[in-house]
Amino acid sequence: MATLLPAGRAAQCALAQEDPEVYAAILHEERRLLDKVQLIASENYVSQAVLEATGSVLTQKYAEGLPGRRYYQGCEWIDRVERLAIDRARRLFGADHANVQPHSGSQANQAVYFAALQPGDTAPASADWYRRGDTAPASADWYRRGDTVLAMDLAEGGHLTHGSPVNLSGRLYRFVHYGVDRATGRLDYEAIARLARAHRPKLIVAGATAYPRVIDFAAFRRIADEVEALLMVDMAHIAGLVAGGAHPSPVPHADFVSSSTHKTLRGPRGGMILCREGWARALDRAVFPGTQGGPLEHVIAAKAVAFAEALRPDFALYARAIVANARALAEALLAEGLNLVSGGTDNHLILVDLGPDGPTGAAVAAALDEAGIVCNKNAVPGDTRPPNQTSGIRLGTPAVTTLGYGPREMATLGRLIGAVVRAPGDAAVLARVRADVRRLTTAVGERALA
Ligand code: DSN
Repeated sequence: MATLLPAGRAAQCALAQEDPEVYAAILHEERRLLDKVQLIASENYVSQAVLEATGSVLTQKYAEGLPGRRYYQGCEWIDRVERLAIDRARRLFGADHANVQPHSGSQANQAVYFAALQPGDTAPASADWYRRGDTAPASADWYRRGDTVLAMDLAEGGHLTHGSPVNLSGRLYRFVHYGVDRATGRLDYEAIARLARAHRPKLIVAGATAYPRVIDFAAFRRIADEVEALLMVDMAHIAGLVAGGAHPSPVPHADFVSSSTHKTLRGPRGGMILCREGWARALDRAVFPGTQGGPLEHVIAAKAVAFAEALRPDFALYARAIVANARALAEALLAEGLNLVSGGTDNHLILVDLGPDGPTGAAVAAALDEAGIVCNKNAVPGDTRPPNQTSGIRLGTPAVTTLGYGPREMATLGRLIGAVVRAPGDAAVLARVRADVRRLTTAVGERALA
């Protein structure tokens, strides 16, 4: 695993000398990352090269604009770096155009909306009719609805920026939401097509943060074409699988593809957008000056490094190993008697449904953390519990696959997770699991060093 600081050499480390409190917190975080098993589906361990680019002098430079067209002098090396990132992103995903400046996946989504949609007036979030998605009452005659967008509901596996009423996206545009089929836990493309016919959206959003199955982007394209809508795919979760050929690519089907760069793609925390040539200018303007100021060029340098890593042949092996590990973990969890949304997984993540009468996702995630297994509580489709409790947990394999875990370790983890889910309040069980996790992390650490 990459480390920022020369552990044990604090005397030579400027940060340790100048700010021992921050230094100590970072050292503790490094230890936590190695001591516990990281199963958060949206996290990963970056390479030393990505970490060094992120921590470079490029953090100091203002560079509003695009390569060759900046508002500041002194950008010749910044231009070189950003061009490398753009070219590599285009090559990696076979895209016409790439903008690598979004600070995050959320910023990337807002920029696509800003490029493609007409916003409405923002109603106060307290307005009941607004939160219900109703038409404005006659008394609100000042109110003009924004363009209609069809996207996956956050509670069904979508994302906050896919039109949640508490997010800017849901305040500016009129979102209509689809979910998954209750019986199968999978997307029902015919039901999505019916919603599209009824609401005639200007934009359809495909993509999810908690959907364990392959998404059929060609089906989304057919629906979009039928109702003459644009198609945006938010591939943040699966970008690394797409890059490595372990999930079908959305690029041939979508007008816009937004993404973060840090999840399965294993780059720095950040975002990017790919689009068709015809949208290039509008999209670039929607990022800057539309929704952002100066780009974070140190992060863009790290994106360039990560894209180069993903272009290497061994990244395809990594992507396939992520999926193989997720499948092995799903099998082990099923053998423990756990209920998985959709019955398993095709990608990097698993959604465990603890049931309306079972322990909450919050309780199980906290117990697992105590036992040395880190994941997040997550709503399951149709969840009746509030988002800070939930009836599910989400598990993912990108980070452990980076460390070299394989199906054997997944079988062990499945057994340990099963034990904690059955008794999240039992201190003796948690202590036993913690001891087993220590054995596992030590064995993997020793293998990595051998
Ligand atoms: N917060 C991210 C996730 O965990 O899926 C999505 O942005």
